[in-house]
Amino acid sequence: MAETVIMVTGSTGLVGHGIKLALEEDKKPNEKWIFLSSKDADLRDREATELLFEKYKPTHVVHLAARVGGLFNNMEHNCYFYRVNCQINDVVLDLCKEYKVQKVVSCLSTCIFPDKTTYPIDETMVHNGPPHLSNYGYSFAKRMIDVVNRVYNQQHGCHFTSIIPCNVFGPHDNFKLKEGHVLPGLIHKAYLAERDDQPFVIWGTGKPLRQFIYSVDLGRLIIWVLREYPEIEPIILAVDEEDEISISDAGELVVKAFGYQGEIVHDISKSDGQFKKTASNAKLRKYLPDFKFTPTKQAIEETVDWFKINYETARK
Ligand code: NAP
Ligand code: GFB
Repeated sequence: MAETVIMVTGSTGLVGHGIKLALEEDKKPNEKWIFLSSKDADLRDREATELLFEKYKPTHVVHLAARVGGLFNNMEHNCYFYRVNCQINDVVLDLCKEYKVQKVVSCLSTCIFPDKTTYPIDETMVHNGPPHLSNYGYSFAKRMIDVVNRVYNQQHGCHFTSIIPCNVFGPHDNFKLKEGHVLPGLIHKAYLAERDDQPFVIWGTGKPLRQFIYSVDLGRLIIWVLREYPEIEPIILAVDEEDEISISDAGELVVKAFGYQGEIVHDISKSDGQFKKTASNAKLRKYLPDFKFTPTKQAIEETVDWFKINYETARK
């Protein structure tokens, strides 16, 4: 059987590690996986990136590489997030066409959907109105991936598709307090609160609602999308709607995982961002009705354990 060469861009981050972990239980003999980081090439540099396509001649690409950040990072750097992600995506996707890559899976995000919308959100709604102002730049850069997928398919017959994950968390996340997402931020703050006997601070009111998917679960689903999902249309990869929790619930689960007994405060001077972005995984459930997500409580406990063990080397 011909060898499948799968190149994963941006593989040294949170989602890339989720794929690596998922692969440990699901390797296929005819698949060769190439995991890239920015050390292999800055994917905004077409010449340097083309050398990687020349070297590896991938038959499939999982395109994760992106400038990614939480609410506060996006609010401060909307232009940067727009430009860098557009540059990366244009280089990678056009080279996938040039090198006749058989299938490409890229990443959107549930935060890019219209801010004014009906719920639950589904895959048909990506372009139905402006995204939340907090991450305007990132959202439009990501929406353009869906446009690029369609025009490359229409004009060149490329099989480019995309996934739309909800909020992801897990080991190897970005735990930097100003840059990262909420769960790694809360885990880092709980660690410091316990170590330095200081209050545990949740930013905002804690009322916003989020769906959180564990990185290894997302890794399992990305491998399935790469191997089996036949459509060009994006597919939402989110936990069930009833597993949506509030930011305060998430804080409680983090505190319990640490066994922290100290004071919990809300800093309401900080923005809440989007109140909710509840996404339906009905399309995924049609394909994989029996997929089991790791319970959020267990996933947070495992991530807290990982963070404690790897505190010295974690991105923080
Ligand atoms: P991450 O941990 O920040 O990893 C991002 C990866 O992209 C890193 O490996 C980074 O390499 C690489 N990268 C960034 N800029 C690059 C450049 N110019 N050239 C080459 N590589 C570059 O992010 P993540 O959370 O794993 O996100 C992976 C994908 O999932 C992204 O497309 C993101 O939009 C999507 N997603 C994430 C979430 C979430 O909640 N985290 C939710 C929905 C969708 P270095 O580390 O070497 O810089
Ligand atoms: O994950 P997050 O930063 O981004 O979550 P979004 C922001 C929500 O968590 C706000 C509250 O309601 C914050 O007030 N929060 C509480 C915290 N404590 C913290 C903390 O320590 N750190 C952070 N970051 N928030 C992002 C998009 O939206 O979703 C990105 O901006 C990305 O583009 C990501 O797509 C998946 O979930 O609001």
